[in-house]
Amino acid sequence: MERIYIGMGSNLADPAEQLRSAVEALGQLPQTTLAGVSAFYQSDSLLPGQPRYTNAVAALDSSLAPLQLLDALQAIENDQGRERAERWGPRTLDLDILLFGDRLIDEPRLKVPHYQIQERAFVLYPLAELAPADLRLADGRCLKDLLLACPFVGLERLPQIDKDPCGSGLARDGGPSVNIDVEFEVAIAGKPALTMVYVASLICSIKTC
Ligand code: A4P
Ligand code: MG
Repeated sequence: MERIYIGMGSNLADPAEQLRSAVEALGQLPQTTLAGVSAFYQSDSLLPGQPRYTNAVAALDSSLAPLQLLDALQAIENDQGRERAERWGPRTLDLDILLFGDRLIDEPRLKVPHYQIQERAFVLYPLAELAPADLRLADGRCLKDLLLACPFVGLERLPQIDKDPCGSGLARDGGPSVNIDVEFEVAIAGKPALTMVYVASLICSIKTC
C-alpha cells in the first residue's frame, strides 16, 4: 500500500457535485482505500475567460501500480463527461496524481510529482489539510517550503455542508491536524493577513471534529 494524493478540479456542470461524485468513485477503486478528502476551494481559472474552478485533494491508500491508477482516474473522468478539446480547456472533472508514495515517475504518460504543484495554491492548501507538514516530496522538496512560497491568495475555502462534522462527509485523516497548525504558524510569520484568515477557519473546523 502506498499513500497517494489526487488533485481534483472542475469548472463545468455543477463543479462541487462533480467533485463529490469523483470522491465516491475513488472510494470504489479496487485495491484502494479512501483515506481522506480536503475541503473544497474555489479560485479563478489560470486561463482567463473560463468559469471559476472548484478544487480539492483526496488521499488514497492503494496497491495499484501508477499507470493502473492513471487509467482508472481517466475512466472516472470519462464517466463524468470529460472532453479533451483543448489543453487546459474547461472540464467537468480533472484528476491529477500529485504524489505517489515516495516515487519519482517520469514516463511519457505520467509525471509525478505533478509538474505544477509548486505554483498552485488550489493544490497545496488542500493537500496541507491531509498531509503532514514535514512531508518531503520524492524530489526532496518539503511541503512546508512550497506553502511558504505560494501565498493563500485568490482562494476561497468553501463552507462544508456535511452529513458528519469531520470533513467532506468521509473519513478524514486525524493525525496531520496538529501538524497543520504548526505549518501555518510558520506561514503566519511570512504572510500575516491572508494566511491568518485561513488559519482561523482551519483551526475552527478541526476543533469541531
Ligand atoms: N499526465 C502526466 N502526468 C500526470 C499526472 N501526474 N496526473 C498526463 C494525471 N495525468 C498526468 O492531462 C494530459 C495528460 O497528462 C494525460 O493524458 C496524462 O497522461 P489532461 O487531464 O488530459 O489535460 P489537462 O488537464 O488539460 O492538462 P494538464 O497539463 O494536466 O492541465 P492541468 O495541470 O490539469 O491544468 N485553474 C484553477 N483555478 N484550477 C484548476 O484545477 N486546472 C487547469 C488545467 C488550468 N487552470 C486551473 C485548473
Ligand atoms: Mg489533468
